[in-house]
Amino acid sequence: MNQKESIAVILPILNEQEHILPLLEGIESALAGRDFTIFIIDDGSRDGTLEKIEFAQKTLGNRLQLMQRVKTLPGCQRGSALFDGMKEALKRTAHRIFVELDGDLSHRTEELTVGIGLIESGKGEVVIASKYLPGSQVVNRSQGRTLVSSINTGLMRLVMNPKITDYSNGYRFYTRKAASILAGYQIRYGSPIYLSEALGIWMNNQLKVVEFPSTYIGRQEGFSKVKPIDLIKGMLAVFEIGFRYRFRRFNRNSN
Ligand SMILES: Nc1nc2c(ncn2[C@@H]2O[C@H](COP(=O)(O)OP(=O)(O)OP(=O)(O)O)[C@@H](O)[C@H]2O)c(=O)[nH]1
Ligand SMILES: [Mg+2]
Repeated sequence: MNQKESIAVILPILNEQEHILPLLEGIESALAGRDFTIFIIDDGSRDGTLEKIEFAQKTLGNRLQLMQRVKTLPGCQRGSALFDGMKEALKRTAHRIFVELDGDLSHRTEELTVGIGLIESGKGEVVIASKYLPGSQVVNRSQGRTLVSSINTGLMRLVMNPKITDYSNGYRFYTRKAASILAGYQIRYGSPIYLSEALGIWMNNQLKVVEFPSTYIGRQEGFSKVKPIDLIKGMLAVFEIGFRYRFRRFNRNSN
């Protein structure tokens, strides 16, 4: 790959008015000198987030594209927001590298160049910022959330691939080829477990997956959109996804 590839950044957003502007500033400064487009997929924020996005559009112009969806399903729809954002980025741009991160400043924009560098150097086609490698850090996360995440990750490693340490972090980088492959599949989960489903599809397609140690900072402000029911459903989904991974049962779109 050439140096300084163009970047599509995909941000699932719901009520992040405290975080959205610092996040956009962080992304802009990390990607200075590059061609990039930020896609925000909003599911009906009502806390002033949309006004802040409108404000940011004044400087970012068409480098910031807002997709507004009407939520029809209960629970956290961050997975389907990521999938829709990725498909839209494929349609609207020719960007070579895709990046996904959360909108609550849990993922440090200083690490953007690390993940992008691993793709550009050809070390990985899918790069995961991991919370669980030597050198990784998890700051300000409740013991309960840490426990649930560790159990889920342990199960995922058991039923899928033990070499991957983090199946649930929403801080990811992948090539346009990886995006095109994923867009060709039927996705079953719109919830956060989508992240594991997507990874299963990539691994079944023999894409090179690598991880780097990352610092995850638990949400400082605002409310978590993850409900206990999401966590329970996530655990059941681990086995379902593991089954489809092992028996290569991910279904492609028919068209
Ligand atoms: N578009 C969209 N984005 C969502 C939805 N739910 C959450 N998000 C966003 O997805 C990202 C991750 O959600 P979080 O609520 O931070 O989930 P988490 O990191 O697993 O848990 P906490 O940080 O503890 O709340 C954030 O940017 C949210 O604003 C949703 O239903 N639709
Ligand atoms: Mg979060």
